[in-house]
Amino acid sequence: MQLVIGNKSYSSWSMRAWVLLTHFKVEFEEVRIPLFTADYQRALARYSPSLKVPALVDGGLTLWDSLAISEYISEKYLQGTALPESLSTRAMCWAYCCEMHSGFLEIRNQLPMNCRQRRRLNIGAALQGEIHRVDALWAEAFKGRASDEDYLFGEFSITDSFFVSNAC
Ligand SMILES: N[C@@H](CCC(=O)N[C@@H](CS)C(=O)NCC(=O)O)C(=O)O
Repeated sequence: MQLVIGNKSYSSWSMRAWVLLTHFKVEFEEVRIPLFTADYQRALARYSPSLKVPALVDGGLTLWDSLAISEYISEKYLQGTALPESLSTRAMCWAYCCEMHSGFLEIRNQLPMNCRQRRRLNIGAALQGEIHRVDALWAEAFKGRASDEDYLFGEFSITDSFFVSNAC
């Protein structure tokens, strides 16, 4: 199985799938394609029909979206254990992941993942609002538990791999 990713310092979308596979020690071959170079789209086209990372190639199956990849890994390789067993907790995880997947546009645009960069920021109201929203989600998940105790919903789940990095 091949996981096609961008640069680990910049591509949080890639890291969702990478963190999940790595956490659960599922064997995979990492194919790294540095993004935004002269011919990265040509290199990506071999693996990803959307020309985005991550992409997963497993035998004859190609998947090109981090949420689909994460669900697939959970079902195919982890007997569904990458999400909590309780339906209501699992449903919360879906809500968290979907909010991260489709939202936080200010964070995505203004605070793109870049593990190598340090910079001063002017945080406007819209960005601040989204930062508060992340805080609120984490506070809700940790309600009644010590915040450094463990993962968002107890055991490590897809939700953690989605929130460990966000933005670009
Ligand atoms: N919905 C996709 C989004 C993936 C995505 O936007 N990936 C960025 C990572 S930086 C990418 O490949 N960008 C390259 C480009 O836009 O050319 C997913 O969840 O996998």
